[in-house]
Amino acid sequence: MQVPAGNLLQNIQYPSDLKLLTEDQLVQVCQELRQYIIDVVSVNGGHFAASLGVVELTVALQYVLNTPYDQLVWDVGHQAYGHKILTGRRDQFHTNRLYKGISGFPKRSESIYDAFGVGHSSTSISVALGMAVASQYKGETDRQHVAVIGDGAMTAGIAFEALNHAGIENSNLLVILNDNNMAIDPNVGALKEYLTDITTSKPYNRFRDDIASVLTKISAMGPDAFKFAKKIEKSIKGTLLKRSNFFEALQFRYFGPIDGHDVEHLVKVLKDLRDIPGPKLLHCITTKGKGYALAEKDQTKWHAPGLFDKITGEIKKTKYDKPQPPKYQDVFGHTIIELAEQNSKIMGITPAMPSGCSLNLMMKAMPNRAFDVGIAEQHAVTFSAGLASQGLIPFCNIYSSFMQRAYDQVIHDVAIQKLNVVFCLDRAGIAGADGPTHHGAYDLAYMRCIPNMTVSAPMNEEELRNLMYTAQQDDMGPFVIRYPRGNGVMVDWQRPMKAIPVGKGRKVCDGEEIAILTIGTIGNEVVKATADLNAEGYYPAHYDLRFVKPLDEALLHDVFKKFSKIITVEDGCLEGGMGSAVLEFMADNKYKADVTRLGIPDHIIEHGEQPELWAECGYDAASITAQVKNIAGKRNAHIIAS
Ligand SMILES: Cc1ncc(C[n+]2csc(CCOP(=O)(O)OP(=O)(O)O)c2C)c(N)n1
Repeated sequence: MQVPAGNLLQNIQYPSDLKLLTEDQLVQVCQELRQYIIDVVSVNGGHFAASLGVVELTVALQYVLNTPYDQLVWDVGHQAYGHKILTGRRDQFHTNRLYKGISGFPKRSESIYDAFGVGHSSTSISVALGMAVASQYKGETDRQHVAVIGDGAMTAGIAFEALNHAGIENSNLLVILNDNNMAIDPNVGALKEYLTDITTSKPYNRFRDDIASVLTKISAMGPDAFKFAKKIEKSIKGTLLKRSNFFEALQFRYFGPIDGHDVEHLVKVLKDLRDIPGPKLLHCITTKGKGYALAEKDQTKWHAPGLFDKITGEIKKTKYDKPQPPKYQDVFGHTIIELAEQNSKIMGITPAMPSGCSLNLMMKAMPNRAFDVGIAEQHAVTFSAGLASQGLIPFCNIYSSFMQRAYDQVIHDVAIQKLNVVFCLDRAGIAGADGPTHHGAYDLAYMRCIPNMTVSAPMNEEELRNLMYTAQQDDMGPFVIRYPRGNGVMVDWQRPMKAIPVGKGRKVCDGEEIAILTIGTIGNEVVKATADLNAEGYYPAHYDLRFVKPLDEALLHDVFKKFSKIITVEDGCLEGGMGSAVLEFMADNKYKADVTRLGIPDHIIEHGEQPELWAECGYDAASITAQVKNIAGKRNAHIIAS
């Protein structure tokens, strides 16, 4: 739904239009931009509080920089709605994150103003540094390179690696630290404490304020006195910060902290910084959710609230008469507590997604046994390995696509040493509106090639609980359990748990002509398809493999002996996934069969609702039904012809 823009905003299509305004009109532009984001996101959904927090920064940056020649890199990109609206996409913004609509993140193929594609956090400093070094090499000395990174994203290893490198490059790089003290949940770690310290009470700040008041007094005495005092400030600041400022120690010039909501001051500071060469960091203090009171108050809830009534703030939830199946993340969250109550070795680890994966429940119930380690997937895995090396059983919960960050740690620190780490991969398979950066497409393929790994996926809530129960037993070695975003299929899911023999699949239903093999919750699409097919006289058998490693070879021997038409279905990439494993088994055992593999094809799948994307990839219930009919039909035609 299109919504009207305010008086100034309606005349801004591109940054060139913004630049026609006077500096004192920018406050109104910010108000209108903020209102526009509220109006559209309330009826359309998406990330919310982060974009509200950077409205002034966005306006000031587009006002001062010469984008797209100057390169502006947003970290994560969930806060870039204002950027999109000011850079030619206001009219499409109502399609944000919808199937075939614009992406919820900056994307190079979408706009020349999106300097770099993002979605995963903490890449911006490396990227902007690479751009700055490229410009230097090409002799483009007038070009600006700006990374806007949140204090949450700053906790990741790659951000530190980039700062470390940038400090010696002397290229034209400005890092803007958007410090709102929050990640999705409250930010964690020593860096956060440090930032709070310099923002509030440490000597640098006292010095800054003292000097500011002295300067004001001296400046009243005349321009020469003012100049003299400024000179002293500069030299004292240099000495003081060298000793006490983390960023200056890394050879950045540190500026701030400044109020990130004062757009006119931001414009002034950004203009000044434009002329200062070398690596610089501007520390901006902002409020996540700024301008929408409820979001300022409960910033985690309003990170991505879904649809809401912008007047009352009521978040719209579908109301049901009957109890509904839970989210898989909540099954994990409750079950880990249940298991940990019985098994004192269990620990819980999340890299910055406590609410997203529901480990927040355990963090509350057992604070000494559950850890949010910051946006630090690599560390989360190796920290878990350390715990496991001491006989504990860590459940390391990482979204499937973010686990890609920690692949070496999985192999080097866990698998080679056969440590008991349970990897719970949430948001596995097609993730939905967040799109390609967030689809958990590759985990089955990248995990099943690692020796010592057990790789499993439950078809429903009960199976998830049983797999978690199985994995926490002693000497299980590294154990992957992957499950999707969204709700399960069982209302009475809190059943007693029991161990599942590792590598054992199960028959969901008997059948004839065709066998369908599935892994994980996508098996429920086959259950739907089978119901329709049965009504039309087709009776495929359905097997849920449960494990892609080790494979249930006994089950597969039975299947290949009985069926010559086989369909594999997985909510994961076709290359190297479960279907590939079945083909390997077939080749190794010299079976011959007509195998059709359904899954995520070898190209990037964009954003949309999960069912829309399953349909696009050809493995929703309707597509499976069509496949079965097609394959069975072909066979009948063949029999008739012969
Ligand atoms: C590698 C990776 N891990 C986790 C996430 C999920 N995530 C998205 S935004 C976010 C918080 C970012 O915090 P911050 O950088 O401070 O930005 P803010 O939302 O506070 O503006 C997290 C953890 C991600 N995008 N990428």
